[in-house]
Amino acid sequence: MCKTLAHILAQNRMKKRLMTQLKAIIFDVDGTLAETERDGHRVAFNRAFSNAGLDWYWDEELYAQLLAVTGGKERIRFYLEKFRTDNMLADEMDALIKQLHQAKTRYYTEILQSKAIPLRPGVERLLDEAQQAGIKLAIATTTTPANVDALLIGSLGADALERFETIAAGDVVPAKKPAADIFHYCLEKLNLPAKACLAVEDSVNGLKAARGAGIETIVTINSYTQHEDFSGALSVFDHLGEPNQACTCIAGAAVSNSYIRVDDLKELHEQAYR
Ligand code: XBP
Ligand code: MG
Repeated sequence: MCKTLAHILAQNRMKKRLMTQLKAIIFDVDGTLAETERDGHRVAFNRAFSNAGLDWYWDEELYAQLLAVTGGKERIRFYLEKFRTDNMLADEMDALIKQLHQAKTRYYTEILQSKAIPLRPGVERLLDEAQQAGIKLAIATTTTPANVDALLIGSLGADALERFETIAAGDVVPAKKPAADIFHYCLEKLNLPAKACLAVEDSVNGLKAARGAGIETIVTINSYTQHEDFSGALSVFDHLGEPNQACTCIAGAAVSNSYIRVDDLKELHEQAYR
């Protein structure tokens, strides 16, 4: 091969490598950063219902079905349409949903402020490691911004929000996960191509949303999502793990450490583009 051609090929390989280098990790919130659904959101919804004088109650089993719909307001509407026969005008229903959801957000943030829900294993460690490695942090979630603030500040301290390059949350986009909108929005704010990012999700709705935006994704399951179909994920783990708490790879590419480190994420991400 002539020298110039070899040089051009090497340059192209280098360019490709630079374009696909991991520059940001985009974290989902509910179920991924913390197990917030069963003892957080669900409890807050029920408190809002009972304080409004309603006899609605979402037990764990029913809530598992309702989780198919992302977003609290959307979830209440789904419950009204699918599980109840109340006769309500459209305007009345809209107003009720809005009122219940505002109360629910208040109760939910109170639960988080009481520090009842810890971050999942490995989350804080990985956030620290990523920042030390110069990798940007971002959030892409369907939950209300006040909920994200309460979780992050409550778990990581007053300056937690500044650690994230962008926090994309809630109604900032019209369509919630599994639509890819929130990830497109996040990429735009990060000013990065999908190939430079990796998403961390816990649910099939989150995985579909990230993949819909062309972002490679790893999944850490939880009790509500463990039976979902995660095809399309780079890897599926039980959690991120800690030095004294090994994680298990359930599907896809495994990592060389007993817990997931930033270098493992870089390796997984690079493998996807090889
Ligand atoms: C999970 C959700 C959220 C919460 C409810 O979001 O579906 O909607 O259950 O939050 P993700 P709101 O996994 O994307 O973080 O009531 O504030 O909508
Ligand atoms: Mg989630």
